[in-house]
Amino acid sequence: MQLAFRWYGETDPVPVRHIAQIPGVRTVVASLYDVPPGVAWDREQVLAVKAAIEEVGLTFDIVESVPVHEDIKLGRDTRDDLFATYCRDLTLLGEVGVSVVAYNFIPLYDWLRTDLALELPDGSTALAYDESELPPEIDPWAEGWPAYPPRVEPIDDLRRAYRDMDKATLREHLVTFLEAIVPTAEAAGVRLAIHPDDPPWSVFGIPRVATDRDDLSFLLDAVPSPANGLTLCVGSLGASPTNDVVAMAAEFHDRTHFVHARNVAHVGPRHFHEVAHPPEYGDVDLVAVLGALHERGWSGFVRPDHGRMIWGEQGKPGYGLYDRALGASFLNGVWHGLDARP
Ligand code: DNO
Repeated sequence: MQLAFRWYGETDPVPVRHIAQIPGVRTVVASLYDVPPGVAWDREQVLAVKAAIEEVGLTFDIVESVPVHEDIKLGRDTRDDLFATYCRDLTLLGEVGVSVVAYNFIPLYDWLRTDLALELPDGSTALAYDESELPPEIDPWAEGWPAYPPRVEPIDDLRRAYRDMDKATLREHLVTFLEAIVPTAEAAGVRLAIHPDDPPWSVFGIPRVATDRDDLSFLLDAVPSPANGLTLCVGSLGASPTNDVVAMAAEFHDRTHFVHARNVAHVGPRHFHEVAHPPEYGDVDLVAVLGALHERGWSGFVRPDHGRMIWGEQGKPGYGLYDRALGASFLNGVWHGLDARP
């Protein structure tokens, strides 16, 4: 396992030099967060991110994400140009030494929550989702949700365009996208790592194609190259009680290039909240997930995913320093323990 930590760049309230102080963390996950989907990345900007990371003694191996333009998910005519741009980005990232690129294929939304600061009994706050509290429609940009790349077109047009799309069609669009970009990823030495849908079910009647074991198996088999791989986000997948994330780690270990490690507590149907990383706080057993990977000789990247807000920290929801750093130390300790097993 190689321990990674996400950084939102110079505007992140968490300075990269603080990340360098977390034991065991070697590499930083970053992106060009302000570049709209479909716009080619600029080499100088990428090199500036790399330089900032290397200056504190860390490496820049993972980009999360190169966002996928909605036209690609919609299968519109413009997609060929967008594939070409995506391929240029992958080539550039390979040239500067990035080896894993995460992305998602969620129509319209990235991760979705109904509460960004649910107070837990110990006074910490966490991200939560309760579908009974979800309005019939939301505009993630208007709401100021933290996870979204810049808006590309009016939300109503996008909603209308997705309204009649079924899952099979969205899957076809994903496969077409992969077929167009995987050869370039291979040549660039970059491994793609699709992030599962969060939450892992269809929301607002819009299809989703990375929700469970069968979805992941389908997309991996459709383009059977090691460059077509997974971000095993155990918290996203684990939000559904029917997803066995330990079994997925065992089954997909050789296509898992990146693990997002966090824990969630199931409250009821389509209702969960996030908790501290150790298994006793929730329903995702990170020890068992890491065990399944370790046992198979896995050596990919892991980052602590969302943390709670603790010790009065103010910051980007899910991405404060303190609880993620505790998560990193937990992961590090678990891995050392696994290494020490006879
Ligand atoms: C949430 C993250 C996601 C992830 C994207 C990948 O905190 O795990 O926003 O970065 O879905 O494209």
